[in-house]
Amino acid sequence: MIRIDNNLIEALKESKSIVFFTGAGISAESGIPTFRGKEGLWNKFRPEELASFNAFIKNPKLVWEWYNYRRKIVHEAQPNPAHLTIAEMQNHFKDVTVVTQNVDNLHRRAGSNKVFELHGNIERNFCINCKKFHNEELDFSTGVPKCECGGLIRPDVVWFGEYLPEDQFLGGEKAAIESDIFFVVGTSVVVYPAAGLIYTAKASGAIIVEVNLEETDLSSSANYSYFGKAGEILPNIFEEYKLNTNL
Ligand code: BV8
Ligand code: ZN
Repeated sequence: MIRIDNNLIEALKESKSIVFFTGAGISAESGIPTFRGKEGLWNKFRPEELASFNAFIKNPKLVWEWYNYRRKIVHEAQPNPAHLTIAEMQNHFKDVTVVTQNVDNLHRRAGSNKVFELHGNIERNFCINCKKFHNEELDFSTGVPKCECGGLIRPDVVWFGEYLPEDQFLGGEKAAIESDIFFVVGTSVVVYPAAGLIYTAKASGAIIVEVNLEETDLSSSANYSYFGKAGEILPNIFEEYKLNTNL
């Protein structure tokens, strides 16, 4: 059990709105590989070779193989204690918002109901030509699924060089500005403009609490950094809070 700072517990008691900004690390204990770790998804291929529109147009079959491989892992994954603690905290705090870079839908499956998905959702697909959503079982018999209009169907995730969905980014930005505690959980803080929301929260006076296995660029400016597994640290923080408020 790591020691949780008393001041953080006091801040939680006063908090009006809490944001959990999450990355691939929060889903690692659910068995979903991260991007940049040792076993990272991007060790074999560089991200630009897979997670970009040009990569998709150049080799849609390869990109679909990668997403189908990840989709299978996501379908078999379960939310872990980190996702579940965030969902449970909704019942004890006025306003809990999740702003996630993840596309795995695990926060919603854990029960979080205020979630902004900055980088889309691997469970959804749309046609690049007519933009029609295709969330039915896709037909890969001809190699790559096609829309009735003839257009290629793609996963509804944000690729490099693509704009983030405006409603999701603005929702995340509003939550960051209004937050008084901003948790940053399981992210290497390298992808923008998503990571910029951390500094938006900081500039708005939020307390920044980092939870990661190791130091990141954020560690020197976070108010608190807890190094270890999110699936252990978040439940630990919530337990300490409940002990201190005899919940
Ligand atoms: C854009 C979806 C034009 C697809 C992804 C400045 C401003 C704007 C853009 C840029 C900029 N600088 C550079 C750019 C370009 C680029 C970018 O940021 N590149 C980086 C790599 C340098 N950004 C873009 O292209 C974005 N769009 O720029 O459009 C524009 C321009 C100006 C203004 C607006 C728009 C689009 C970026 C989105 C790309 N899509 N994914 C898919 O998933 O296939 S990115 C991908 O990285 C995922 O979404 C992922 O969530 C995200 C971040 O990675 P992390 O989640 O942090 O995961 P990572 O593996 O890196 O780290 C895991 C961490 O967890 C580690 O720290 C590890 O220690 C920790 N961990 C592991 N296990 C645990 C743990 N922690 C706790 N417990 C554990 N058990
Ligand atoms: Zn179409």
